Amino acid sequence: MSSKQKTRSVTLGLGGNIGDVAVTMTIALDFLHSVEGIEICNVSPLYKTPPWGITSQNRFINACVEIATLLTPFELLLQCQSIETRLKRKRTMRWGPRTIDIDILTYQGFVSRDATLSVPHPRMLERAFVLVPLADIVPDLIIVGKQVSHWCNAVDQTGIERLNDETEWWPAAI
Ligand code: GSY
Repeated sequence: MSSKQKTRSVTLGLGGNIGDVAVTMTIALDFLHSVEGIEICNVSPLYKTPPWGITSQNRFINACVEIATLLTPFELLLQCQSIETRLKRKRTMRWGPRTIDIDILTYQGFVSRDATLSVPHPRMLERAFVLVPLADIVPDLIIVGKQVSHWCNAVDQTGIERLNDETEWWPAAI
């Protein structure tokens, strides 16, 4: 990506609870990294997190990633969905188990409540599994008037466990 081009800073949330999620997430980042117009800037550690929504399912692994992109929000959404599909994500049960979810959390300068893309992610400020890894990489980012670190301190973090031995889970992480 040429440094002269105008990139946007975007944060993504990754989560899954089927299969070897750390491996799946590593592949997802490799796919993202290979897309023309996407550069991976910052990657959080992995966290094991209690399931939200349907609580009678396996715990999830979650992480957040900061990217710089030349893609529009909807182009980026299509890329994320294509990667989910390649990684065997099935859209069977809402809030059910999945190999991987790649959510656009924030997209610099863009707010949308479109049915296909709602940004900032509408439920992210209630979810410790998003805010804890997000605060690792962009604590000062302002969302709805307050810093990510503020929102993170305001949520219940019970059961969130950092996987310390996996902090360099994406080999190309900076
Ligand atoms: O929205 C992401 C999918 N998801 C998750 C998740 O990523 N982590 C946790 N802990 N619970 C979840 N419930 C759903 S649905």
